[in-house]
Amino acid sequence: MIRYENNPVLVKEDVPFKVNSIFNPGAIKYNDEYLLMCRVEMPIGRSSFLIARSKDGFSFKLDTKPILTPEDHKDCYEYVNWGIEDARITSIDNKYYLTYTGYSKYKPVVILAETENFKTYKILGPISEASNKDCSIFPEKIDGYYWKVDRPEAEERRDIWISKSPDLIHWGEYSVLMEPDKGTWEDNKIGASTPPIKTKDGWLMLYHGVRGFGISSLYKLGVVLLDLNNPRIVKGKSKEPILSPEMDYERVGDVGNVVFSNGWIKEDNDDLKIYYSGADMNVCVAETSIDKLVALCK
Ligand code: BMA
Repeated sequence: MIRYENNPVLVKEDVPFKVNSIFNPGAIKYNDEYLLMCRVEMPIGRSSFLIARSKDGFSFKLDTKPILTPEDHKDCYEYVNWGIEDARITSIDNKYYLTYTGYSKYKPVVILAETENFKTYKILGPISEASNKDCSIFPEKIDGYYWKVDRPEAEERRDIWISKSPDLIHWGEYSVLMEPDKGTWEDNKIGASTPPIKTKDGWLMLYHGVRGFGISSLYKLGVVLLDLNNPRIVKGKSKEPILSPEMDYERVGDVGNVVFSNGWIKEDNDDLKIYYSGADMNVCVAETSIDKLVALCK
């Protein structure tokens, strides 16, 4: 991965109202524009979503006010009233589905919303129980079903699970997809980062891995390749992290030593723009290609 030389591309000073931070954007191409669904943490410490748009993927213009807030969640407000966080965007049949974390006294739950225009949203409600987050939906049906991955917290376990659904609302046939590799950079926990992208070799997906060091936790990114016809099969994954916190803007912030991604965009030539955040404070870009990531997994 090659970091963009002018990272970060968005910082809190770019936001036209008072925020604590802007970070962890979902990403999609919409109407020939790069669209980022950014998390803005308000001064009181609760997050909403703010859209940023760009013609080239590097230079972004922010909306003047949030497009989705906890208060918009009329039917499930009690599960999001501490904030909405870390949207993943999947396009299926001309609709855009957002999966994100709803945060409340009940701990994180996965919320699903849909939009056709990034102006009006239909909130479909929680699609998990507490505690669950890091949910990505596959961009097409496989074997007649929708598929998702997510990351429930069960006692001390933090594994990525996979499940399927006839309608995106009712989910079942859960199984464990990936477990943290003990004694490595992903020792403590893993979670899905980006929605999977279809390649001729399989479904390609970024994930994050976390290891505790002293009083700090290091968040790094890895990549995994899943079988095209049966996404429960891991065909391979990167041996080493593909992005680790190294730059000052990844080392220093509200949560230092973090690179975290929940959005990427594939260009027509199979180049990839990976949107990520350093230290829970900003929005950055790094570039790579499908071929390079598939080769690492193989
Ligand atoms: C995860 C999520 C992310 C955050 C990351 C690092 O658990 O809460 O929103 O970026 O931790 O702090």
